Amino acid sequence: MNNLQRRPSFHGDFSVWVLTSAGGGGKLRASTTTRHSVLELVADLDDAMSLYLLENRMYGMTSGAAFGSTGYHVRDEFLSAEGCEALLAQIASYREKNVLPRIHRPMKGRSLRYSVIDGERIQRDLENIWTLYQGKMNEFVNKLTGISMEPLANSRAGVNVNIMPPGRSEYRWHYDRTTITAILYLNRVEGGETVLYPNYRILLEDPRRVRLQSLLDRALQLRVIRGAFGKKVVVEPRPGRLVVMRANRCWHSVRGVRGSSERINVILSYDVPGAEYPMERGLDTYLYTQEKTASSDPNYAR
Ligand SMILES: O=C(O)CCC(=O)C(=O)O
Ligand SMILES: [Fe+2]
Repeated sequence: MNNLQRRPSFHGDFSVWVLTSAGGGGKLRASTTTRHSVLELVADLDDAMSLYLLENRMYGMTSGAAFGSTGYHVRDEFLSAEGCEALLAQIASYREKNVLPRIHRPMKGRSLRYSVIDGERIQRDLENIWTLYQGKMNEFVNKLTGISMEPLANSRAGVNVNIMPPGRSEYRWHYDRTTITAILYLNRVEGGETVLYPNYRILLEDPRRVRLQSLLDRALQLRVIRGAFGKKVVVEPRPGRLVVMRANRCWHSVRGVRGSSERINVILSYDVPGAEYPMERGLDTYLYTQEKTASSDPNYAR
């Protein structure tokens, strides 16, 4: 028997109705209907930004300069618990009707092993996430960086839902193709920490110089070098927590997920207008399909 439950409202006028299955261990079954958009559950951005600006002014920095020099920013409660639950329910409902690719790209060290809802699917069927990508998150990123960023023209890569079941899933070490990536965690899990080395790259201006770029990256990634020059940051997933990073300069990965719950988060990428990525096609096949790729590491292909 299903029963309709009213969830408590966080912001006065918001209400979300969740259909729960009484016999199903309380697992969310059907999608939520919102009288007001999930986006209204995004914590008040102006308050968050004024505080951030105030803190930085004390050190004589603008928001953009402060973010640029740390290379990342963590913000708790970017999305309220109710907002997270609503998005999780919409994702669960999408998964009841659609099969997701299971990606396994073995690597030395940490491999890439996850499931994903790519941005084309999100644009078609997950309206709240798409709107967040195009709107509030873009605004937040622009204020934080002090730069006018845009969602990617390549919507498939622009916004993703990453799903990592406990057990063997993990996300390999890499740099993203884009200037900025925002990671929004939706649930609490055991393990599954994002590990990053902020601003840890000598990034060549010409993105076609992949051989030299790969050489420089591998040199910095040597254990002795990163021990001496890198700073390791570990971020635990928490519902509503947001990490924004300079993604093509932060070397990052995700540790294995333990326990019994899946790790689910939303990855939203932005860049300056007209940004191009020579490795784009091979990398999209690698990240979003189960097909073989021409290169074993398309991050360094042209
Ligand atoms: O899930 C995370 O914490 C990071 C995932 C990631 O790096 C990516 O999707 O590019
Ligand atoms: Fe990434």
